[in-house]
Amino acid sequence: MRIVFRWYGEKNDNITLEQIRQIPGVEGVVGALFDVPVGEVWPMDKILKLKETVERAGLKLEVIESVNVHEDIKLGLPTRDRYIENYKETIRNLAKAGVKVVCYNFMPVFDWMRTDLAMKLPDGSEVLAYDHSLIENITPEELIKRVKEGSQGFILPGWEWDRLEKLRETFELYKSVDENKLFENLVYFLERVVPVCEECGVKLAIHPDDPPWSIFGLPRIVTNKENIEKILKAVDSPHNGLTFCMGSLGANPENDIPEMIRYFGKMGRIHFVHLRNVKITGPKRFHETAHPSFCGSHDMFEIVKALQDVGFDGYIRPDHGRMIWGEKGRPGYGLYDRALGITYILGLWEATKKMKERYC
Ligand SMILES: [Mn+2]
Repeated sequence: MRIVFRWYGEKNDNITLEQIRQIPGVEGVVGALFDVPVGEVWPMDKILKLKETVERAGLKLEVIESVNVHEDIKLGLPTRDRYIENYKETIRNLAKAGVKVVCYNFMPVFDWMRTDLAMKLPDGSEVLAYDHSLIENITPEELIKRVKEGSQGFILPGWEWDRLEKLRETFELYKSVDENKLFENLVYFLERVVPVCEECGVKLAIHPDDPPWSIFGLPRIVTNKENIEKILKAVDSPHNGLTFCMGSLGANPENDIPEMIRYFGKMGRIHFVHLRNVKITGPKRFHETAHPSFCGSHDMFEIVKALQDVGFDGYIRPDHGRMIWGEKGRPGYGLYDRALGITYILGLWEATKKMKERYC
């Protein structure tokens, strides 16, 4: 297990690399170029500049999150081939800079979705929350407005406002894309990109849909064991792997998280793990919490134990944290609670490792 920490870049994050470096166990950051439009090639000079900045602080840049997939690829439009060529070029450039894992998602229109970016918990901390019944009664435009107002002025990952302005148009195009079609479009993309990943030693790692169900009638296909397996088998290469975001998958109580980790871990297809706890408070209703088991609905010990048992040696990062101690920053991506999450993960890792060594 190698611990990494998501970072948005100088002047784009309230957290510095020097602060990240002081969190015990952290080897590197999960970075991205945020000023390259979706679908364009990530230029080598910008990638190298980011790498240099990160390495100067004593950290590594081996995981990228995310290289976003252009909507035309998800929609299967004729223009997709140009964007797929660009994607391949970006992968080659990242490989040249020493990147090992590229996380991406295949969610139509929206990236992750929440209905409240600053829900107050009884202890005064603030968390991201989701309530499906609220989504059923508002338009996508109203939801975007709400997210924008709660974003503290930060551009949220996957929520580039100019892209979302063309919302009506995009929704219209998705009328002819059901789950089967979206799956076919994903396979079309993977069949072309995975061979390049094999060539240059990059592991592609799809992020599950967050939350793992359809929103606003849009298809979603990375939601459970069955359809993840279908994706991994469709292009059966270790370079076609998974970002196991347990918080995303764990919002649906029907997903057995430790079992899924054992299953996909044994297949050698988990390249990157996101760990966070969620508290499920009703059907399609949840809020995020601090990482420890007693704070949410998941047994984090069993989850880390499953990773330990399959000999997980990939990258892992704490996922969204609470906003605590008066910190102002990008919702979900504050310093303090994610740092607490890391020390908790380290504790569980050490305990499960010693148990395995002593008793197995
Ligand atoms: Mn995640």
